[in-house]
Amino acid sequence: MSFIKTEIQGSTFCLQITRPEALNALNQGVMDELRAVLQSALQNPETAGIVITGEGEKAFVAGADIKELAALSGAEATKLARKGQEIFKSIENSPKPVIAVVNGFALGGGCELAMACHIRIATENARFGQPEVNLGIIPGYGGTQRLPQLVGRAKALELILTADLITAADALKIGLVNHVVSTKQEALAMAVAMIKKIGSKGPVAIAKAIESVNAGYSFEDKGYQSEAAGFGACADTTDFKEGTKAFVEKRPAKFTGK
Ligand code: CO8
Repeated sequence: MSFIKTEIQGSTFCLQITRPEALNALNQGVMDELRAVLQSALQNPETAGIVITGEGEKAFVAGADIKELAALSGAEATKLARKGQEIFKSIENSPKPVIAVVNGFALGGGCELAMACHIRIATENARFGQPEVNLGIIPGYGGTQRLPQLVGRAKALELILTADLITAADALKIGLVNHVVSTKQEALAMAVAMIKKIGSKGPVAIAKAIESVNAGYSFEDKGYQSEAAGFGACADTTDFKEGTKAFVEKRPAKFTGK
């Protein structure tokens, strides 16, 4: 594994995304490894639950890899959005609890990864947001579906349309995270203790509880399909080329609506 470090702590399988030079951004290599590691962790009978975090203190995950996205055609972008949606759905539908320990930036695909987990524990320096419109695109890994489920449609639309980043304290206020603690070490300890507690219950009951809570939400594919198609349509625009180029050049984008 090049991008993911794993560690077993008692009954907890800890998975750390490790691409610090790009603030742990999700390129396709990370996504492929994430899928493989999740599958093997879930198949391990010793695993009671999984913790997902990002290496270092600065970022959980700063989004999909913008430099990789920049080269995609609309059709490729839709296909990769669908692939990412499936990986994140496998987290959401995991019969064992998955907890995100959000240390620093959780933006775009990073916020979407955290939202696919069952529980989120953030450090005080965590920042959340869906800043895709800054790049001329929309969320593509389920953010348009899960953010409204977690914080309500109005707040979700405000965050997606303004691209504003919010603090951990504000994320706690709107229900985007479960807990905020001072340090990453504290957050990891809380996550491991929670999984130990959950692991002491009946595994069938835990799996059925997750399945039943999920079943109460609309998991029709329509919203996800619309998101992936919309992401692809945006990737076909000149504004997307300008948005990603502006990011690389570290300047604000000039959009024309084309
Ligand atoms: N992708 C690629 N590289 C990144 C990313 C990213 N998302 N984020 C940061 N980096 C890189 C920077 O380019 C920089 O590299 P270099 O040193 O070579 O210039 C390095 O990480 C450090 O970043 P900064 O210098 O920018 O650090 P700052 O402290 O100044 O800023 C921020 C930190 C605010 C987090 C800033 O890096 C930022 O705004 N990052 C981008 C955030 C973003 O827009 N995320 C959304 C991306 S789009 C997305 O997630 C879509 C998901 C669905 C995809 C579906 C289809 C595939």
